Amino acid sequence: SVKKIKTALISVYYKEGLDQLVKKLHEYEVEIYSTGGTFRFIESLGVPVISVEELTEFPEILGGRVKTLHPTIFGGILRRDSNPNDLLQISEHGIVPFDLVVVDLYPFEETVKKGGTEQEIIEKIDIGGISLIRAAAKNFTDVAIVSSRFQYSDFLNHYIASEGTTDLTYRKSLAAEAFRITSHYDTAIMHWFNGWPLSTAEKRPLRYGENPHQRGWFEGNLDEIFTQLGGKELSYNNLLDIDAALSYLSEFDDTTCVIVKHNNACGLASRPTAYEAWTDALKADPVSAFGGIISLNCPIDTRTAEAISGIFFEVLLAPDFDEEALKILLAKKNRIILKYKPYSPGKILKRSALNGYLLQDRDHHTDSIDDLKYVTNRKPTDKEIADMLFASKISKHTRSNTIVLAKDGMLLAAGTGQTSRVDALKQAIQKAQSFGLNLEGASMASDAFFPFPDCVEIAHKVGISAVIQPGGSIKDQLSIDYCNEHNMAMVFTGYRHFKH
Ligand code: 93A
Repeated sequence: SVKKIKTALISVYYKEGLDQLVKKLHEYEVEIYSTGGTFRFIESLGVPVISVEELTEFPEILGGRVKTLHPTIFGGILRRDSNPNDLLQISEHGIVPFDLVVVDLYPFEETVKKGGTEQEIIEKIDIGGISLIRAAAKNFTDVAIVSSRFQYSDFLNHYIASEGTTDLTYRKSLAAEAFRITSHYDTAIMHWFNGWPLSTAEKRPLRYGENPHQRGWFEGNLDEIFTQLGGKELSYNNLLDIDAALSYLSEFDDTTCVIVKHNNACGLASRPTAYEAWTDALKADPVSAFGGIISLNCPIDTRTAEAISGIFFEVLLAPDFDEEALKILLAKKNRIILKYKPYSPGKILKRSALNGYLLQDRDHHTDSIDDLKYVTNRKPTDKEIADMLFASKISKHTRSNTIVLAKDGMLLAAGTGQTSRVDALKQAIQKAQSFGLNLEGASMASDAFFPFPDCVEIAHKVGISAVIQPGGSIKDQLSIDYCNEHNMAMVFTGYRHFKH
């Protein structure tokens, strides 16, 4: 059943993002009720608001420990609109029925992680807020529950699209999310009391899977990896691309920017500054960068933020943001901004296959100068060696079959996920040329050996001068001979880097 929202009870710890929600509710003439700090925040926006104390005729007591724990509040949430007795009772007691409850809980986990004292941590065990969420979720038939500040944008999308109403299906999905949040919250408290680590892998429902008609979940703990500073809810595909972006960056110590599209890097550059890294990463393929996932391994300054803001992107990940840079980036509401922490990715990779799973070690080998076997008459120059190792790091994280072309610490182009290596190379060359990039003196990395000399032949014709590959084909000598005849340098690493 579709219900118009006429009243809302709002009690949130962090006030960020609340202004948008409150203004929209006000536009739809919703009567707003609120607790102390939230009340003052809403009042400061110039939006009419009534305090819960006025409603309950009872003050907030015990230093805030009891704010909303009152029958007037819980009667207003738990009444059933279809039950005549409930309606009679609430009118007898002058109880206002709430159609929407918005809560953002005390930051318990954050306080533990920040190393708060026992007393600080205990004070961050939310009692009233949790009860508001559980009560509203139980009564999803009549009440919509927004149970964290990260749901504002999703809620607003629904709310605006349905012109100030909510339907039962949506309210039930909000309730499901609410109980996920409360159970996660209580599990964290239980862990703390037992002296266990807080990181409990949680199964988090995603809006959908790879496509809208597929359901999707994430199992793990994203809080360990990043904090979301703004933007819409992360999707299944966003998480895959974030994984790819962080994997690429894990290879580089220098200031580096990677742009990921469909799990592959479409741009990557290592440069002295964030701005240059971004600018040169974009050069490899400004078309694919549209709607991509951008990640840097250094703080984002204002200049870089302004430049990045010039294009449409899905997600931006960085270890830190200057204050002004963050303001610029948060100006567009849909774009997801993540501040990430150092984390160690799982050592075992798992994926489904047939009626079970395949498990394997992560590819932990990064090709280094010590791995190189010089197989051609001409030894590569130092610059070529640097470019080859750079290209090989990229190829390791790119879908097979892949060929990566790089020069001067910059990805020029990659052929990705092709059924033949020759196709991968042709794709890379065609891409680089279409964006006006010069392949003269570029280096080429291949994730696996060349079964025939065709790739080095094609590479030579466009000016590629150095080749890094694992070696190991029975026809290696044909590729080596071709390189020798054309003054190309080639090295073998002995390590294949398939990625399927
Ligand atoms: O200490 S509480 O558990 N007691 C309560 O009765 C109560 N009601 C809401 N904390 C309570 N809340 C929490 O207060 C909410 O979950 C929210 O995090 C916070 C909002 O407080 P204020 O509006 O005063 O900033």
